[in-house]
Formats: sequence, C-alpha cells, structure tokens
Amino acid sequence: MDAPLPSATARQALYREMSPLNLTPLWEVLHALVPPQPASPCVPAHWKYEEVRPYLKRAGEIITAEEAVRRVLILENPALRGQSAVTQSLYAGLQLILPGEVAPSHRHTQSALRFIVEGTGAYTAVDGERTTMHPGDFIITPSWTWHDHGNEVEEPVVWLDGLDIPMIRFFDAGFAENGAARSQSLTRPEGSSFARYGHNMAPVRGDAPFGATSPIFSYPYERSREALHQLERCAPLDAWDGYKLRYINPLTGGTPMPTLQPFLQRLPAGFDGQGWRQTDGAVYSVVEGAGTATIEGPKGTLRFDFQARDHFVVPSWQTLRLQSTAGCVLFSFTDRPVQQALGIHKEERLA
Ligand code: GTQ
Repeated sequence: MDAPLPSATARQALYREMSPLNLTPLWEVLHALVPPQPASPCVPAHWKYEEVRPYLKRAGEIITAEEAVRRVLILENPALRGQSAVTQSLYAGLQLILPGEVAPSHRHTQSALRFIVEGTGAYTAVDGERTTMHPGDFIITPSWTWHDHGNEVEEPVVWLDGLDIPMIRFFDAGFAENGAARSQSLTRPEGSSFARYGHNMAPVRGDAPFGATSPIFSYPYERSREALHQLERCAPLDAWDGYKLRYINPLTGGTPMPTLQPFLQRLPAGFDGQGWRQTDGAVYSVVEGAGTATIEGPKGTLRFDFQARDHFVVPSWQTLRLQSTAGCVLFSFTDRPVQQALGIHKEERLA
C-alpha cells in the first residue's frame, strides 16, 4: 500500500489541530451546503385515517384535553423522527377533542391553521370570538392571539393542525403564555369577523385587526366547495392541478397567514394529472373522494392510494402526480409565502 500523500496527511493534521478552536474546512462540505438542486432529507409519507383513528381514540382514553393542553398526535416525517416536523419547515398533527372537553386558552408566536377532518360542532375561540367547526372548514389562529378549543356537542371532533413551529424554532423567535382562564371570555358574537370581511367587503375605517394575518378566522367549506364546483362548470381544467384555488387574506389578496399558504383543489372524475415539482413541500388532507398520489424523489417512486380523511406529505422538489377515478377534493398547505418573501420560490411543471 502506498503511503498517504503528504497533502492528505497535512490536511488531516490541520483539521485535527484546529478543531479545538471550532474551525472546520468549508471545502469538505461545500457541495452539500450549496447543492446543485434541493436535496430534502424529508421523505414522502402517507397516514391512512383508518390506521390513525384507533390511536387517536386510545389517546382519548388515556389523557384528557385539559391535561394534555392539546391532545394531538404529531404527523412526523419518517426521516425526521423526534423533531416534531412533517417537513423541515412545517408541523402537522391531528387534534382530538371529546364531548365536554376544553383545550385551555393560551397564545404563542407560532401561527396555526386548522382543517376540520371529522365531526361537527366543536368550537375554537380566537380573540374573543367563537367559530363552530364543520368538516372541511379552514380556520386560522393568528400569531399571538389567545385561543382555546371546546366541544359542547355529543361527538368527537378531529382536525388537522398545521403550524410554522419548525420555522419559528429555526429563528429562535418563539414565545408562549397560558391564559388566566380556561376559556377566554367572549367579546363578539360568532360570525362578526365574517360579516365584516367575508363578503368581498371591508369596514370603512380601522386597521387590519391581526396585522399580516387575515381578519377572517374561518373559511367555511360550504363556500369553498361551491367555488370549486362552479369552477368545474365554467373554467378550463388545469392539467397539473385540476381546479385549484388558494385561500386569501381579503384585505390584501395575498396569503391568509404570513408563513403558510393553504389551498383547496378538486380533481374531477377521471383526472389523470401531469407531474410537477415545487420548492415548497406540501401537506395534504383528503376532504372527499379518493385518488392516487405518485411521488418521484431521488430514492425512487412512491404511490399512495388515498381516501377521504387521509393525510400525506410531498417533500420539496419531488415530483407529484395526482390521479382520481371517481373525483376528489384535496386541502393542502405549504411554506410558500416565506419562500416568496425571500425570492427563492420555484415551481416546475413537467409536460
Ligand atoms: O392548538 O394551540 O398541534 O399550540 C401544536 C401546538 C396545536 C394549539 C398543536 C399548539 C396547538
């Protein structure tokens, strides 16, 4: 065997001897630090509701919402176990609230979205106003607003929590505090925000009540579903997305939340979509119907046959193709607003 080249030995000696000073050579890591294209450590994953539901039920038997504060099973990316993250920037979980329970009031800098998966009639209260939950409703908890959840009906209610927890952790910019009371006192009747901002109209005077976040807490499914059905009758079908709309902040036309962009899309019966990739990894919640998501990444191709109430995650820059024989409706959210603010968002639609 040849003796190591003097340069290799000299390099190893340099690395070893400078290491106590917390110095390390860039040239050994440059390629991974500045990759030629996104190389997410995340993998695609699919949570079938029929498989998750029994564990949610068991969680309901071993801990109360009160004790847990939030009784949530976190959807962890299989490649990021232990990090409470579904992608490097996004958090997702399924929250259960049983009849009679209250998830006590608190507030935090992290922004949350709720997408109702099962059950009708639980409420979330934000800043003195309650919103009743129905399957398919998209509900916002703006950063630093008091919020508590409760269930005064007879059935369990489950929703998808989408938060920017990993982003806020990355910036080391998170604050949180608990409310003095279990439930916040109500200062406005239900529907006040929607009356002011939910009809393509806005108050004549006054600022945006939640700054960069939408003044509407709840985007009822009844409305958004109707929009998609109308589109199906009158708009051309998009070969990649089917019929897809983004939720907006009515005061700006932009994203409803500074860190997250939610979407709703309908794939008509027989949809056989084309593939596309985007730098924002996406979390999907299947609202109605069934279909197939084919995700092609560096380690191969995965195929998820999804049904209503299933969830799946598509990592950054992996190619997604959607198909549906009978038709379906999909909710999804990504970190697109942050990438757009940084001028780095990129999308590629493959022919
Ligand atoms: O409902 O406030 O899934 O603070 C994680 C953190 C839900 C909530 C989560 C939270 C909440």
